[in-house]
Amino acid sequence: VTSLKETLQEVIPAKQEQLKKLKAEHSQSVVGDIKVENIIGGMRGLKAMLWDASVLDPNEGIRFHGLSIPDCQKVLPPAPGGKEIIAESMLWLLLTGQVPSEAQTRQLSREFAEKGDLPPFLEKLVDSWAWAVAALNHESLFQAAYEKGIKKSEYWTYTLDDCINLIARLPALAARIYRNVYKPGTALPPLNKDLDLIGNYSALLGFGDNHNLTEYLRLYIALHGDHEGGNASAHTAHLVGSTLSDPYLSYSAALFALAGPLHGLANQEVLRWQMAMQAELGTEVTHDQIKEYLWKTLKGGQVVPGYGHGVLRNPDPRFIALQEFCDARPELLESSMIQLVKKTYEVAPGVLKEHGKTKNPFPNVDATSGCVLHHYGLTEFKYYTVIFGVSRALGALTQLVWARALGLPLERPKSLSLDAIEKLVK
Ligand code: FCX
Repeated sequence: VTSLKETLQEVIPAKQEQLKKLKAEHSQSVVGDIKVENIIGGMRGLKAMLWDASVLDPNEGIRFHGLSIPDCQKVLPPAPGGKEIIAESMLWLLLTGQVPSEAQTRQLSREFAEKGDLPPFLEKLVDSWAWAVAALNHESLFQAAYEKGIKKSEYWTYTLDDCINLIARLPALAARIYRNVYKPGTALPPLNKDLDLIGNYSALLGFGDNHNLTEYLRLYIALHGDHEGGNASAHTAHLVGSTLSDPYLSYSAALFALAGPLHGLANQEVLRWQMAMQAELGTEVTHDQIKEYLWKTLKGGQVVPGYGHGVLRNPDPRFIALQEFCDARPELLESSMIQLVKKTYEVAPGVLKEHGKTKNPFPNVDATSGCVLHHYGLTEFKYYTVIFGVSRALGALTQLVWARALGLPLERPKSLSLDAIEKLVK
């Protein structure tokens, strides 16, 4: 029996070819206008996503790789002894574009059953930042009010209450996770009513006496607060929030997006990468050695972490602000790691330009942020994305309040299959 994976291996090259051809021949073809109604209307109807497995016709309803629901009911194998379509055969169709045989469906059922036991690490979920934020939804005022029945014009006030409660609790929550993971058995000190949010956060982490780190955290968290709406974490919060999901659930979803190495994880990746560079090259490093190291990274098929951006085409002003923070502090200027970051900045744009792929060869904020945290004693770099997560709540939750205040609709851009795009541009 050909397995699901083997079947996918067979079908992927043709799709890749189809996409490549479309890109080569029609990248500049116009397939529609963007109107103000799309922007304020949750992207309704806007053809702005590639989504190959299913197409929704307003009149006909859904088709999965061209098959209607009655078609699927005819051809997709049911469970043994059953008649209805089952998840396995539907997944097979969605993933491969093909109707599975009965044997293939059974094989997939077996695979699910074999892999379905919960792993022991799941117990560690209590240490999961995003889950902890989601769990706070237990106390959502918006959700409770919605269940009771409130007017749409009142949504925003409950949302705001939730957002404020969430932001207020993020430091304790994030610090709890830090202590559970890195300082087990230590209790959180009480919140100091006279301290700012991040001053308290620093104290809760156990760095209350470390004024340099506290100041840096203040700047870092303020700078990372918002970066318009399209970045993955903000957009995720907005998308989930557009279903009227409460702020806790919406923001927990954003934290999962933030955890990706192309997004929030990049600052810890930078530190890891710069440390590996330092381990290999030592502390007295020349520009040429860094260049060579950059090429090694690129030739290894990896991205240079901390460089490039989805939108920016110049050095990130947040990077510049953090560099200025470093330049004003002798202890940072003397740090070999901070010096290495600076030297890397002096050569990396040139190398990336020569490499010729990235549209933005300049550093983003992550190029330096983690290295400063490390210097000031917050050395557990797997934790850095959590700090980013404390920060991004500011912008994502602001938008959520406004989305409610403005009565913004469910976000629902129009997706298209590869075949449909080809038809549009022919
Ligand atoms: N090093 C090597 N190659 C890079 C690169 C880098 N730093 N940045 C982009 N490229 C490559 C891309 O991988 C892509 O290659 P492909 O054509 O083979 O797929 C090509 O250049 C074009 O990408 P581009 O359009 O410039 O960039 P994208 O909008 O697709 O992606 C990110 C933007 C930020 C994801 C990309 O530049 C990257 O991977 N950078 C490194 C990771 C990073 O620093 N992320 C943090 C970004 C940010 F600050 C944040 O959101 O937190």
